[in-house]
Amino acid sequence: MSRALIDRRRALSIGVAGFGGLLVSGCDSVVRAPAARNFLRSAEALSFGTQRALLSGQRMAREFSPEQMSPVFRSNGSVNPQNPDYVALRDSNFAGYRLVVDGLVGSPQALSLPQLMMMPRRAQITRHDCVEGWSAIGKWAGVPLHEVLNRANILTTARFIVFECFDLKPASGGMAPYYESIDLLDAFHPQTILAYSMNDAPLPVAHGAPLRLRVERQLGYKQAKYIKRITAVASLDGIFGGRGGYWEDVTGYEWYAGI
Ligand SMILES: Nc1nc2c(c(=O)[nH]1)N[C@H]1C(S)=C(S)[C@@H](COP(=O)(O)O)O[C@H]1N2
Ligand SMILES: [Mo]
Repeated sequence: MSRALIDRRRALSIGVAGFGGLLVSGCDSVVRAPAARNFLRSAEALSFGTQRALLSGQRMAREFSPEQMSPVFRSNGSVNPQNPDYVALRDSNFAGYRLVVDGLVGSPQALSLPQLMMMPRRAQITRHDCVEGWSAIGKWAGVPLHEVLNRANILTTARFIVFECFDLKPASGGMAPYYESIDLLDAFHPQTILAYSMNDAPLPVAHGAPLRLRVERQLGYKQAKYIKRITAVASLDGIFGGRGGYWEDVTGYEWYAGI
């Protein structure tokens, strides 16, 4: 039996015996014990029931067959980031890459590409629609975002997931990273994945290597490429321009870009 349970039992039996004062100090020692801290932390993590509700009953984006894949899938926006931190990672074939998962999580993560590739994998052939008026059908494979959020013990206080990218773009007050955000409904959607593969090959630099978001019920600009960090937050206020995404901040594009 774990130390925490033993401590809880002892505290409960002392409580039953009527030693009120001792019960309080018993609780204090439970909270200080490392095992109990983990217990309390997991109790604050999104419950199984909540996660099931977020994962099920949602509309799925259409999926296509291999014959329907576009012969050419153009790249758009940043296609070859030049900032030194990205270039150094790219030149070592992303060996030193770590996906940071932080914010409102019980267990912050720094995941290497091999670690991500060992997690459950999902592949899907979907259509990408850019607001600039082009579409392409491609195959994406990666780890479902909910797997990563669960591994980090996402807390019940989280409402949005923010994706910070490596590439810098012109913004008010200088250069700022490209970034995007989605709510928990999309974050836990079965087709929302962190893709490291495109069309059965490693994700090319032009398409966001080493890791890019696929959130299939929304437009192209939500599909953050070059993901550096994932942060769970309660509000988008005060995050970069506060509108939940680079284009949302700069051009006033809609935050929810449903197709
Ligand atoms: N980091 C980052 N992600 C990004 C962009 C970008 O400039 N930087 N452009 C967005 C836009 S507008 C589109 S249409 C898609 C293009 O993805 P693709 O290059 O794989 O076609 O990436 C999106 N994600
Ligand atoms: Mo786009």
